[in-house]
Amino acid sequence: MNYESRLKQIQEYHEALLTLKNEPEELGNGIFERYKHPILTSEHTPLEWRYDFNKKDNPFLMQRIMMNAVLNAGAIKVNGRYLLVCRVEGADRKSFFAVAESPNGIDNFRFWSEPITMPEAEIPATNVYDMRLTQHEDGWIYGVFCAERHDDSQPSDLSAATATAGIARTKDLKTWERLPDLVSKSQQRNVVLHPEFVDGMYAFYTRPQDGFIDTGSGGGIGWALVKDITHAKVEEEIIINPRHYHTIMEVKNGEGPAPIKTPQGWLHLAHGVRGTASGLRYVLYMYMTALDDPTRVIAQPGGYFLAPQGNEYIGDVMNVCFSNGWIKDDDGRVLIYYASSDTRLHVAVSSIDRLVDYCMNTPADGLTTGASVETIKRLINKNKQWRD
Ligand code: M1P
Repeated sequence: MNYESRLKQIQEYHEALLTLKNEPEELGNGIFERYKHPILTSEHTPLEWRYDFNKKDNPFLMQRIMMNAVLNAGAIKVNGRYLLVCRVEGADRKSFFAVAESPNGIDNFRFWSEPITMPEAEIPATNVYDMRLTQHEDGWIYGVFCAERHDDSQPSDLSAATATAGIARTKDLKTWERLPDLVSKSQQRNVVLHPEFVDGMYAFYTRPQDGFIDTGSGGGIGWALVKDITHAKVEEEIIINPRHYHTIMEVKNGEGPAPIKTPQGWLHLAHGVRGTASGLRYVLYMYMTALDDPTRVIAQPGGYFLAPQGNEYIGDVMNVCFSNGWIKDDDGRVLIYYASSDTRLHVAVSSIDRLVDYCMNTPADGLTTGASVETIKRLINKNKQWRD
């Protein structure tokens, strides 16, 4: 194929992908509707990021820079625009942040022309990923993300790494002011800024962990108050959402996006991880906390909210659903952005009313088989009056 016809085909394929109309699944589970097509993949990234379009320099029209995945996006609606700060991963395994914008939050996402240039902290990171966006009541939009560096205390282990929470803030998602990383005794990943001051302080959801991968004694999702966001330090940390034996979060859990405030309480989306014979399984779950005390859990449905399905099982890291972004829309809809198997990004749609109902009225995990059977029997008995 000659250069010109290859170019035409590449451009037409890309445009068709970007303008593909998305549609909800037909029946769903009543809690949310998944949309049929992934909203962003590596193939959605701009052609200018991947091809050198100078015919003389690139006569075969090959990709000069390959993209591997688009995943784990922070999400925000600003001035009517649905914006995702995506984790884009190149073929070189480096993740970077890039904004994709859609007119409706469901399809037609297009990346802005250039990735975000994130200023470095004092010690530059090797890799950054999984930004949580928080529109804080102080007027800034904060991005809190994982900053990963080699663990130089183990020079002979090339895989030894440290995870720290990087913090940056912006007004427009274009220009970012980098603040010092969160100082904490333990490693931290999945750190999220609460949108409101609590007792006049900034509040972080944390995820203390013993090592880069293992949470070990880390207990669950933590909470820490910080006086000065420009020198954020975890002085005291409590666990507000612990892990339990033989649950979907036995091995790890982590806060997803910043929680959404509702009249009934704060809605939280999180991920839970358990071990299986084929590796770790990542699923999403929900819980709610009290408005007057965001550390007090008032409802937590048992089991998972969303787990991999169909093609979602397959990808770079199999059997993973992960979310760090959602948007509460003006009409009460909630757009939930989740990645499958660390490869592509999807959307599922629900509403505040449905999510609150789900949290308040789904039975909690009784933590044993006996308790689960009793819960099912209670529902069967309740249904008898409608059958007889
Ligand atoms: O590979 C699955 C996920 O693993 C990590 O999450 P956690 O810290 O909870 O184990 C993150 O690297 C995340 O990006 C990734 O999707």
